[in-house]
Amino acid sequence: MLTPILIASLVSLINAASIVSRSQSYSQPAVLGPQTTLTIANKVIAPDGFERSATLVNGIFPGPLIAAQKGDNFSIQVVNELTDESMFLSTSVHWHGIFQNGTNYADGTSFVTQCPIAQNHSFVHNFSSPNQAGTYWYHSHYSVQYCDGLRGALVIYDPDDPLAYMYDVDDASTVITLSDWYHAVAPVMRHLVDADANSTLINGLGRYAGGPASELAVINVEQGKRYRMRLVAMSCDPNFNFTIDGHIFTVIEADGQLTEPLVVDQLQIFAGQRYSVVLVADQPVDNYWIRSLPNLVNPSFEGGQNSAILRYQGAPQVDPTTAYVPPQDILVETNLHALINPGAPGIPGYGNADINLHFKVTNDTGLFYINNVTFSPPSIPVLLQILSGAQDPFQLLPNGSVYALGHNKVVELTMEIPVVPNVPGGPHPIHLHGHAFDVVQSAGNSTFNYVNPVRRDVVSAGNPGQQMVIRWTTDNYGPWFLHCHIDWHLDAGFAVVMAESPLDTAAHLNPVPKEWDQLCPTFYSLTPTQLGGEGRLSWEEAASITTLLFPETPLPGHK
Ligand SMILES: [Cu+2]
Repeated sequence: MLTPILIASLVSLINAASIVSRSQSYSQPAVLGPQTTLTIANKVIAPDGFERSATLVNGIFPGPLIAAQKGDNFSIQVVNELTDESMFLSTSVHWHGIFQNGTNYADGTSFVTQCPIAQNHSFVHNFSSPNQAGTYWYHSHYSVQYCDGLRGALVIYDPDDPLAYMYDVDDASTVITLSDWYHAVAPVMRHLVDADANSTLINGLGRYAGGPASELAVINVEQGKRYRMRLVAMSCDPNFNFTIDGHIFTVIEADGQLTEPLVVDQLQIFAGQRYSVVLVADQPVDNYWIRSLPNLVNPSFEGGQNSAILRYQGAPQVDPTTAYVPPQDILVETNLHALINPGAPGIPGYGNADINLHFKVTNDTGLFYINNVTFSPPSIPVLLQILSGAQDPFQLLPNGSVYALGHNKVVELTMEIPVVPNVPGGPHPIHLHGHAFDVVQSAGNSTFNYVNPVRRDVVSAGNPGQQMVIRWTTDNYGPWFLHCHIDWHLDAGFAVVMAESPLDTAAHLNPVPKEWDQLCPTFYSLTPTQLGGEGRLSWEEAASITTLLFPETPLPGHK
């Protein structure tokens, strides 16, 4: 019989072994170009010292950085080699923040713009985005799969960046990813209400309460240099309050849109959001804590949780001893202003847009509703419905979740989180595919700004009693998902589809690749075992647990 001490030392040996192998694999950030292959496969990793099977891109968490130059064409093949039936075995990958103008079919959104890519199949995403530069990311858009690991950063560098004079260094070493991490697989987690993540990972490393002193991420800087740090919140749920001990920083980008420079010492970043901040390494040579505090129950920095290390060249390789100082200049969203062509589209004034939408969010027995409709994925992707001739919003499924919008209209959307009935789980970060929008009213703020609001693609709708108001122009043909970026909430129906000009979509898209047409027949030929995600349950058993992963009606072969 093993003594507790022996077990403890065995555990620490195992942990030490996994930490050594991780430090090797994480010493150089993996970087891919815009024409590349992402292989999606399962692998056991221990990013916080706890071993679990995960769903990874090219075998690492987070997935490799995709780095492009402004104007590059993307050709990204996603190869599905998933095998672990405890998690989902199909996949689709969304390029968060990329407009996909003319290529809606490459947006990667399961049941909205495509069917998922089945096990042992692949799909090539060809797209370009000549006018975009900034910080983006990619993640699974199939059920809650990205919580199991399929997430990575995507940066489009601008050789003519108008704010380039503000920084010296901007490369893979200055991308900082923030994510929540779970010790149970997502297909289990999605059935638990309001379960907290086990740890926060910064650049794929972290520690959990009661866990080993696992390796932490180190951001290396040289005294006197200025760094463009690109923060990416690739979170399934929590938002993070981000600080660096002893340092202030200047926000210059929100979600791929440059902002007027704004100096802060803390920013709250919601799931799906990105910020570029300029950090000046102007402090004494030392180690400083980077802190990313999640809005979970009793978050703490104890033992290096929710933390990473800012290390000046010449400082010893030890954990920092710096103390947390409460911030004085916290980022307020309404103080952020778009730098390029500021101003919301359309006639200023609340309700003066061409199309004025008011969405009221409610929750009943765990499901979220927008104007009394909860989103349940349709069996035929919305784009396929449109290309097949369905154009009337009353024809488009899921019934009541698809909003048909005319072309070149200014839309003003109000999202209201009422006090009664209570809507749990806020604040809710709302993301719109295919666009950036102007935030004319931020949640929790009573003023409107049509002159120079922040422009971005994820915004908080706030907590009960609050609302946010956004504007955009419908200049992008196709169905675009609008949803809460807390993945558990999306899974529970917090979504609608904005279908821009369904009548004219077919005429305005680039030719849809033949391989795209094959995705649905292949997906619907899968057996429940080949779907994975619910162990070996039958379709009916799986569907009785939740209808949300599965389309409304199983096609033949699933009975
Ligand atoms: Cu939400």
